[in-house]
Amino acid sequence: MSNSNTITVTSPLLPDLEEFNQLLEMIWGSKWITNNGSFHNRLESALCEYLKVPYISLFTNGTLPLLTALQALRITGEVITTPYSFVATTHSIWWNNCKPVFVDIDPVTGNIDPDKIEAAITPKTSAIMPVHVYGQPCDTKRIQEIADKYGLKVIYDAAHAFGVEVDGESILKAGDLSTLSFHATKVFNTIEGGAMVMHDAEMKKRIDYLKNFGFAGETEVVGPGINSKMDEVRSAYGLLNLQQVDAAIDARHHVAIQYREALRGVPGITFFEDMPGVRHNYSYFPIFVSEKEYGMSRDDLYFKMKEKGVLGRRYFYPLISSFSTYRGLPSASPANLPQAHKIADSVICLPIHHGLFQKDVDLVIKCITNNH
Ligand code: T4K
Repeated sequence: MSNSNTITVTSPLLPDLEEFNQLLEMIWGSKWITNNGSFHNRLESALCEYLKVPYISLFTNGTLPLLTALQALRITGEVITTPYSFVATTHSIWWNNCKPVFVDIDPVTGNIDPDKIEAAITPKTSAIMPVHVYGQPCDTKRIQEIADKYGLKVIYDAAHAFGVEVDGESILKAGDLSTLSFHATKVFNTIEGGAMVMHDAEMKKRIDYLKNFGFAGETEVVGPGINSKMDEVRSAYGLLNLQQVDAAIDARHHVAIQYREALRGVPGITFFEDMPGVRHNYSYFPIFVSEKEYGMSRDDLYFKMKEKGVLGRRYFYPLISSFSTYRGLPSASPANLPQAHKIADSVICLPIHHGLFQKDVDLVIKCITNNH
C-alpha cells in the first residue's frame, strides 16, 4: 500500500474502518470520550498481556512519558544518554532542567556503549537514559550493574521497542521505567500515543496522577502534573490494531529477510543481523554505506533512491549532539562520539512495513545492487 509513485520508509497500520466505526458508535453512545474511559482501561490491560509487563500507563505521545519519567523519579543534575536517537530523547532531559551528557555508542548495536558510561559519571549524575535504537536491545544487564554501583536511576527510551523480547522476557522490564511511542510511524500505533511501563502499583498510581495534572481524587493535587491522557477514540483504535500487530511484525520480518539475502555480500553495505535469543520487531531496517567500498557516498545513494521514488530516511542523522541546541555541551564534541558520527554519517533506513508489495521490495534492492 505504498502510494502510487513513492515507497515510504513506513506506512501506518490502520484498523479495519468498519470495525473502528462500530467502536466509535459505542463511544458516541456512552458520551465518555476521555479521562480513564473503558477503552483506555481495556487497552492498558490488553497491552500488559501482549507485552508481558505488570503495569502500563497510556500517554498521548511518546515524548510526554519521557518527561514524566524524569519528574516521577525526581531526576536532577546530569543524565547520561546517547546522541544516536530522535531528538525527543534529549529534549526530555533539557525540559527537566537537567544536563544531557552524551556517551558514544557501540557500533555493533547502535546503542549506548556500556564500556564508556562510567567515565562520564560525575557527582552530579543522577540517571542514565539509554535508547533501544531501532528496537535493538541495549545491554541492560551491564547498564543496571553500573547504575547499581553508582546509585543511578535508569529510564529506557523504548520508543522503538514495542514487543521486543530477550530470552522470552520483555525488554520493557529493564531499568526503573521504560517509555514507548505509539506514533503513526511505529510498529504499533494509536495515531499519536505512547506509554510508560513500570514495575509496581505504587509507581503506576504516581504516574497516573502525574499524567492527569497531579490530581489524586477530585480535590487533591499531589504533584505538578501535566495533561497526557489518552482518549477513548485512540484507545479503541489501539485495541483493534493490537489484534493485527503480530501479522504486521511478521510481514516486516519477511521484508528484512529479503533485504538481508539480497544485500549480504554487496561491498560497502552492512546491516544488523538478528541477535540471539531476541524477538525483534523489525521496526526499522538501517543499512550503513561505506563510501570507499561501495563506490558511492551515503548521500548520493540516498538521493538516487529518492529519484526512483524510494524514500528511505537517514534516521538518525544528524546526531542530536550536532544540533545547535546541544552542540555547545562539552560531551557533544565529535571527538567524544566517533562511533556515533560514523554510524550517523553512513545510515539509510530502508522502507519496511506491513504494506510493501513484492515489487516495492525488489525496487529498493535494485536501487542498491544496481550500482555494482
Ligand atoms: N524517542 C524516540 C527514540 C523516538 O524515535 C521518538 C519518535 C520519540 C521518542 C518521541 O515519540 P513521539 O512523541 O513522536 O510519539 C517520526 C515520528 O514523528 C516520530 O514519532 C519518530 N520518533 C521519528 C523517528 O520519526 P518524522 O518527522 O521522520 O516522520 P514523518 O512525518 O516524516 O513520517 C515518516 C514517513 O512515515 C513518511 O514519509 C510517510 C509515513 N507516514 C507518516 C505519517 C505521519 C505515513 O504514511 N502516514 C503518516 O500519517 O518523525
